[in-house]
Amino acid sequence: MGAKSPEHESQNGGNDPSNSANATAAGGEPRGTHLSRDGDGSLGDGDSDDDGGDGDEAGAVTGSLTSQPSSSNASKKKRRKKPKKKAVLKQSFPPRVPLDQLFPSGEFPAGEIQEYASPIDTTARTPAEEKRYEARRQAQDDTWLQNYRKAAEVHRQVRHWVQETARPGTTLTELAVGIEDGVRALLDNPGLETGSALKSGLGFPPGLALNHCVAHFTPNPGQPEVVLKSSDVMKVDFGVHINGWIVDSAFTMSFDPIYDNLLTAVKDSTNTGIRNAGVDVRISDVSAAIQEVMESYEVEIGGKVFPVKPVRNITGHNIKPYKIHAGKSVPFVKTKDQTKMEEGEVFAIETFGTTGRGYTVDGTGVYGYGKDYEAPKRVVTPFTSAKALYKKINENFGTIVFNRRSLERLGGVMDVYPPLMDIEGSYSAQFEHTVLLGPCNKEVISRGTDY
Ligand SMILES: [Co+2]
Repeated sequence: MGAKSPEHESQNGGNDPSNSANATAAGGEPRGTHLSRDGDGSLGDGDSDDDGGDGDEAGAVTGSLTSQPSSSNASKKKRRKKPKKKAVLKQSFPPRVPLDQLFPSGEFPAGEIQEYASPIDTTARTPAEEKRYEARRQAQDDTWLQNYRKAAEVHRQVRHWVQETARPGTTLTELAVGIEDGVRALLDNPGLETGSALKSGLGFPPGLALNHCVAHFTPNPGQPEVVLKSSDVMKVDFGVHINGWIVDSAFTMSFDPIYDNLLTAVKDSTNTGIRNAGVDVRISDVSAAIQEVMESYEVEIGGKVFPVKPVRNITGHNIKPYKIHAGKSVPFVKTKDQTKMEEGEVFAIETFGTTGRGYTVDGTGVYGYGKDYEAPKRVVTPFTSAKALYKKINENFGTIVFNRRSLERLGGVMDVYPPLMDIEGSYSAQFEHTVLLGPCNKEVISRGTDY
């Protein structure tokens, strides 16, 4: 989920918790960081991701995720000669088998481990500090890290269903409901009891934004149904949380290869941001590297060549428990901000690229609501119904951003998140991963074989 950049906020009344960074529109200086695409890493899915007829990981298609329907024959032929003694539990399609059943050991697949560009200087720590630090790290290893990896595996398995399901003719409601049902089933938590959605669940409403709608669109009840067209470019952005720690990851799908270069540009930019992220790294350097890569691409659509532009008023962001945007912003354009990334922080590194003007305005409609992080425990209001609603929101969502559907599921002081629109007729793409900045290396926790 992208954060609106602060400069945008100031023009719009400000409802975003981000408070750092003063994004300026400077051009990126060449930094020689435009390496070839890094091929999307290894890892992650374990074999739990196989749901029969698999082997079609969308990554087989360059740039886009429009994999052809898999030939289930191919994978069936590969059946092992020796039947296994014990049936291995496989994920269903749509995914409904809780991950605890697929990984009974409680060990979940790691993300992609990346080394830091420059080694961390740990000599500055005193022995006592070092000891405390190690103890903290060990404690995290056991529960915090496994829970985070579990949430990431939920994300991979649910997005795999999206990639296999979304086709021209599919409705956005089918996809949104499928994402929500899949996430809740895999976490084994329907989230209906008071407070249960705070233990685990959706990190924010599933974003399904098409074409010049850059971000923050979700199908709402009562709105006209949106049906996918073969000419659409769809950003799929959803979050999975356990104890408030959110895996925030997004990808883009299209059904026409003319958009491949746009998708490749943005995927490359995001991977560049991830490669450049690190402890003590100045965020503006990450932004400059992203901008440099993004602006090196162009895309031809309908006989016209468009430069791919970074979207200037949305940013990546750090993540804290129950706070999807925890204060640090990672713009896609170079800034003068001196803020650095720090050890132990979690960052959602994402980029948006567009054939439009690279700047969004608020569209009509509502993507979601979020209780202001600074909001009081109770509001003083003479209206009993408002008090009851506020109590319900506190108990069920805390500061997690939710949507009308999730509120209505529970029988239904807010920040409103409108859709973010570039100019009509433009196309935009997004790729995003959640990255843990560990003491010795970083873990791209949401990495999969798809992106
Ligand atoms: Co995000």
